[in-house]
Amino acid sequence: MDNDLFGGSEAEKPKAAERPASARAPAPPKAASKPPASAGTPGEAGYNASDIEVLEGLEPVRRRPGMYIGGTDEKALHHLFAEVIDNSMDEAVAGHASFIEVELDEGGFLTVTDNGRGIPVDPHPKFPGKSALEVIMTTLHAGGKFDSKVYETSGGLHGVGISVVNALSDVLEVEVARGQTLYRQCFSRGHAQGAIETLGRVQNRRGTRVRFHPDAQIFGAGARFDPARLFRMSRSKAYLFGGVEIRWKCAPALLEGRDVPPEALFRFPGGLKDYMARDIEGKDLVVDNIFSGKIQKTGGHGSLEWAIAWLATGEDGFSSSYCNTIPTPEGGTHEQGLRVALLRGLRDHAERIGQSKRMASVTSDDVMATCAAMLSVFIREPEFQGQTKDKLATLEAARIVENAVRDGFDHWLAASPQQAGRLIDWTVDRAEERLRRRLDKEVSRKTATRKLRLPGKLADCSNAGAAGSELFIVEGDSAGGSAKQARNRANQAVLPLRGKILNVANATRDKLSANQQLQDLALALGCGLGSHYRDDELRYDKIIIMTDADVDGAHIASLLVTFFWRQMPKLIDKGHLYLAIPPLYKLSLGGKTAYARDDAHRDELIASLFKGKKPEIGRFKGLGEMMPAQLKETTMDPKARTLLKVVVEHDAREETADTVERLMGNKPEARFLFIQERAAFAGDLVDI
Ligand code: 0RA
Repeated sequence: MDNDLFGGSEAEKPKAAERPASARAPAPPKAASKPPASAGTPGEAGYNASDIEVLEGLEPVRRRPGMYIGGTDEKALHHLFAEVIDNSMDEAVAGHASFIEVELDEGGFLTVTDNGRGIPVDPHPKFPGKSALEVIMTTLHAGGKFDSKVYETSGGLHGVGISVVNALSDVLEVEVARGQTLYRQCFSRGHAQGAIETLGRVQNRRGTRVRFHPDAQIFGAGARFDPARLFRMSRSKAYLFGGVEIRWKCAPALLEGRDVPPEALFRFPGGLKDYMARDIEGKDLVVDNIFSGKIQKTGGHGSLEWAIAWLATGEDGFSSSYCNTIPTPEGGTHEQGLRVALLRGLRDHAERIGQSKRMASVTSDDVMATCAAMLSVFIREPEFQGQTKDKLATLEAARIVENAVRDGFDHWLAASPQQAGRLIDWTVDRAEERLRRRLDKEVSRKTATRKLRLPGKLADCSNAGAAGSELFIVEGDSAGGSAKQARNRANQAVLPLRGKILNVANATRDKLSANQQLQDLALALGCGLGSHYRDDELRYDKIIIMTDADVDGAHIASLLVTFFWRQMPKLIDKGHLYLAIPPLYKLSLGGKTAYARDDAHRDELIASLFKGKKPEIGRFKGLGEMMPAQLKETTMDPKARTLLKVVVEHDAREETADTVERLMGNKPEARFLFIQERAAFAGDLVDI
């Protein structure tokens, strides 16, 4: 960070006069730590009033706390603690502090004490009359780690700064023991309550103590720290940095009924390995040993530690990663390095023992699938990204982690061929399982999208499979309405088509694919057209063309049959296509009712059923005129209806093709000839 409160990094910044004009725009809240650019020569406190407001004010934090701590809920409240302890952890990691004390008292005050160098208290050169401590506490992003030369490693860079905690506390007191002197300054809601005081001389004490109370105006009157959560957070810090001792204290009154001790001491020289061992206690592992390691670099930069176990109980794995003891739940470059190291290490080992083929489809997801992994890195000036700044972005971290873990992993695998073999078997199983799952998913997705893409006019049946289901293609919306009421919802679907459909025999492909009626039909069928036809994708067993018993109906039926013949001949071959035979006449006499398909049938019924007496004869003008119950009992109910199956005999294929071309094709003279040849039968036609 290029804050120059201590004058340390001024030389690295461009001179004010050279900065582009755009840099003079008022800074957004988050950028407020940038030195103001509008006035003054470098190194001089030449700020104008508006700059000071931007630079100094913590009002933006109180106005929009969510922007700084992600909200005002429980999580955000505990973020305040994280911010404070992270500052102390920085001192510890940098080797300046050896212990940190965390204490929650009955009044909800939280105190964090360390034995580090202490926040500087001398007068600040750029803010006459103010101590450095006051500037740090009341200035956005001047939370401490502004000068990388001061800190070896720093998580605080990531943090929003201790000033944010100050802004959101109704009471905050800082005590600093530095140079054998004890100082104190008090704040409320981001404002100093007076100048820094000197309390007196101290002998064996140095460091910083921050005591604060979250502001109820921000977090609500009922907001309280959760002792269990603070306990866990404190403990994990000690696991993450073996070189620190954390002392935990909590007012017993807050602990009733809770499984949290009032006092505890955390020191874990065994670090992450111990943490992992405790975490996975009692769980089945693929290999008994935890794979762990630790690299310690002088000065901290590049140090890292990891602990990995593979869970065998079919549980999902987890990875917790950290940078400078700060959790990085979104992962980032360090986790990436770990994944690469594990995958490549395992692959190379498989190759060495002649099993590389089996490992070919294994990905790092398979290796990590049931893996419990903890990774902690320490780097100077880490960069974070993502909305919540929870993801490590420093590229160098990937390389550092990959190299170190890879080295350790190679040794670990080579040291125990048996466990290496088990791990390879395990990950290969995971890869196979993943591939199986993907296949299943694809299948169900296909079904889902097909359902989604069904035409709106289709009243589909509720049965899932094609077996036993029927699609009625009906003529017109009114017939469609009757058919929908008459059907058996479970296995009968209805698709109404409006008017004459396109004659596919003399239409171009373009015209065909632009035709909405046929598009709808193809979608409903689900089986694809032409060479794309797949019988096993057909969504129905029987496709039933149900048109009025008149010339128009016959015409529509022949257009449809032509469509199927030309576009889906297999659908006909497999015996899926039928014609419904709705009645043309209703005959009734003395409570007796019968329906007749055509004139011949009518006459036959009069002779047989009505014994030659004259029944009342009604003629249906169309399906839409029939009552749903009538339609059901005459045409749709499998128990009563008659269906005509459309069949093309194998020997008759050519002749059929010929006839269809003549009757439906684009040569009117051929059609004319056909009609002429059959002029003798024209009487029948006229009668209908
Ligand atoms: C700024 C500069 C220095 C230390 C700190 C801040 C500091 C902040 C906190 C917050 C909690 N505990 C802390 N301890 C130290 C370095 C001062 C120097 O060089 O002596």
